[in-house]
Amino acid sequence: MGVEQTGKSITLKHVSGASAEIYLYGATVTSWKVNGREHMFLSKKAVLDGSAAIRGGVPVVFPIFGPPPSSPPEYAALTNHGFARNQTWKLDQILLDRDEGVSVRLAAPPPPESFPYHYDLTYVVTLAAHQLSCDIHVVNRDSEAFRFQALLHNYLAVPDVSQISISGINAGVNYKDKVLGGSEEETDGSAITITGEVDRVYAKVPGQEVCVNDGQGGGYKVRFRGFEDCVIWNPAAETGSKIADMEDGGWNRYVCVEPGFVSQFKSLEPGQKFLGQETITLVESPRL
Ligand code: TA6
Repeated sequence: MGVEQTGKSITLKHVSGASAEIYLYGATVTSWKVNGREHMFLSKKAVLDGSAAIRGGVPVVFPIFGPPPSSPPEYAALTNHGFARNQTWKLDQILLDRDEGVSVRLAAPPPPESFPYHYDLTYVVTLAAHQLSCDIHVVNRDSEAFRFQALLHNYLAVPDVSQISISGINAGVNYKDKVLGGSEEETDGSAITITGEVDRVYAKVPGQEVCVNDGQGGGYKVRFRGFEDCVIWNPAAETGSKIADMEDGGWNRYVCVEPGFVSQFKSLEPGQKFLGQETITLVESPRL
């Protein structure tokens, strides 16, 4: 049990034997192990020296999701998915170190000078026997409204992505299909399978719970609060092989299920707080 810190990362160890590793760079959870098995996909080509966002685990997307909007200029100058995943965070406090869970809070540094807003951005990661919870807290410290998007870009490890099915997004949910050039679509309620590239932004998902069945009797339940939307992404071979830091065939070994506030911008009034939470529960395969 406990919390261990090196110069680069924090490791949470739970009494059950479960563990999680968080890189200070991007506050990226890079590993989540239960019974010795890894449940976060981390590309073997991921850059871990702080010179690029980490390819895998749980990158924190903030203050924009995807490419920047065309205005205002301070947002238009941002890079894909914003800067939080490229900042070096610090361990702020150990919140819990007990049988119920091990929990730490990380704090982000101030934004780059070109982004003239004042806010507090903190991130709480909690590990229990079969659960990993990640909570983003944003407080507006300015005298005017602050607009942002936020998302947890979970790369969930699966044995074979072609065997999985994703449920929980019911009929009638609107989504933007980025593979179809951003066309607006509506779900018919059937389970999502990955038979090619999938890149969809599901808006305002009722129930806020998405389940991944790994096709072998195991998988994940991803519950979220505060976050309203959920992105499902897998690049498949053609797009995946063009991603420089993606290991060969890596796209077969994960699916991204990403709760976020991304179909619109969240606006916080001065002093107002936002809390976006997710809990990933592991469903262990009986075949193991
Ligand atoms: O969340 C899905 C997505 O926005 C995809 O469009 C894809 O580009 C992916 O994120 C990875 O983005 P990255 O900037 O990490 O290469």
